[in-house]
Amino acid sequence: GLSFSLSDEQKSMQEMVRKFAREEIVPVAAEHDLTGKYPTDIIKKAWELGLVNTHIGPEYGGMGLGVVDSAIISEELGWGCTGIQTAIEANNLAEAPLIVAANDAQKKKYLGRMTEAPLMASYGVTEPGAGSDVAGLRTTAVKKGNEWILNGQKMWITNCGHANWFFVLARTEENASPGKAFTGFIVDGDSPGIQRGRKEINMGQRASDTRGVTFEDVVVPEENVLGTPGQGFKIAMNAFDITRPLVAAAAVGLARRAMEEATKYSLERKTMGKEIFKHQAVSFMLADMAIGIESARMMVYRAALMRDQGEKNTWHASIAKALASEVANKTAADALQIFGGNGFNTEYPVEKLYRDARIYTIYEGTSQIQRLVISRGIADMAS
Ligand code: CO8
Ligand code: FAD
Repeated sequence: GLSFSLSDEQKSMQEMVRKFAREEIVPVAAEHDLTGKYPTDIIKKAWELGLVNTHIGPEYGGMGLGVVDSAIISEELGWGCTGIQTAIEANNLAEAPLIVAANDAQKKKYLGRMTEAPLMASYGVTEPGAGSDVAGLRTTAVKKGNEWILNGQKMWITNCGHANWFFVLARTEENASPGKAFTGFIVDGDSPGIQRGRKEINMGQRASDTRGVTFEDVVVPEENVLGTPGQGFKIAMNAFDITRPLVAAAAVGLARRAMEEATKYSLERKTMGKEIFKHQAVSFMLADMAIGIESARMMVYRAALMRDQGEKNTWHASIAKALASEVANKTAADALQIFGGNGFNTEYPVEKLYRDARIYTIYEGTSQIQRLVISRGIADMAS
């Protein structure tokens, strides 16, 4: 039945990740933001604690956690720093197509190695000319004998500079409908013909590594095709059913951090003879933050639990992603307002939260694309 409490195991895991975020991430987050240095040491520590690659099953050396468990971890890591959290989460995203479609040999080889060493992987779908419109992507794979020849360009690929392997979505049928025109491939990072671009200098989440990558006559063996040829679009979409709730969870973590920082500040800063918290215009901003955070977290858990229970959660995942992204942006903006001039300054934590929040309405499907999915669902329910 319906329950709003976490199990004892979930509570102790939450406590452990919260401590990790507080002690290991928060002290170095500003430095990684300033320099853009990739957080290799923190990822290694997180990996040792089992906080990376959370849903790889025990048969491949992992913990086999569900989406709810992973969401609890994502929120806490996101509370610490969503730049560092995104680097960690991008592994889950790269692995999700394999979780849903890989055969046993592929899982052993590519998921197994992620549990043996702190490796990174990337999910390569977006291209310079096609982000929201996945069906418009131009990278091709052509079959020659027992191999596929991959050509094209991907853009905005998280972890790209560090990826041991890539999930790549490529067009394999020129004139078929999206559901049949694309194939998903696992591509080894050291394959000849792969050229990785420079690290992009982004507005926020600057610890995360985002690059373009070019594939020129890259040879991919038949054994690295995911599922059957033509199924790729659905595999790539199905992966989002797992990861959109997790991205939303990290946005909730960011919002919670912003609310906590703003609350602390508002209880100390005084104007007109009292703490600014005691001006209702300020405390109501904090109340609105709590309304947003609690609602978004409920939606995250709902979408995550549906997936764990084997129900189709695409619609709920889009609602969670859209809601949490917008709550994160509003909360970070209001937290900055509560800090006044100090909010605009890099000595205080909220300007980073504000910049970091901005990506949430863009990656893993923009807020417009979530509304496309949600509105189509409404139409389906009405018909
Ligand atoms: N599961 C299974 N099948 C699906 C799903 C799904 N969830 N969704 C659609 N399909 C199927 C459809 O049923 C259809 O099948 P058929 O042809 O048999 O009827 C087929 O796929 C085509 O579907 P549509 O007709 O809906 O296709 P559209 O071209 O209309 O496109 C979308 C649909 C929703 C617009 C799609 O293109 C989309 O989701 N776009 C957004 C892309 C996106 O989200 N990109 C994110 C890239 S990754 C990223 O940003 C990572 C960021 C940070 C990484 C780290 C984490 C923190
Ligand atoms: P466009 O699709 O060109 O959209 C431009 C604008 O038009 C947006 O506001 C959009 O909402 C709107 N729009 C487009 N189509 C419609 C429509 N049909 N209806 C209404 N509005 C519409 N991708 C990966 O594959 N892997 C990654 O690891 C990855 N990581 C990323 C990390 C970062 C930091 C960034 C910035 C991006 C990342 N992406 C990744 C890509 C990301 O998913 C895309 O940027 C995103 O999906 C939007 O695509 P686009 O940039 O091409 O914008």
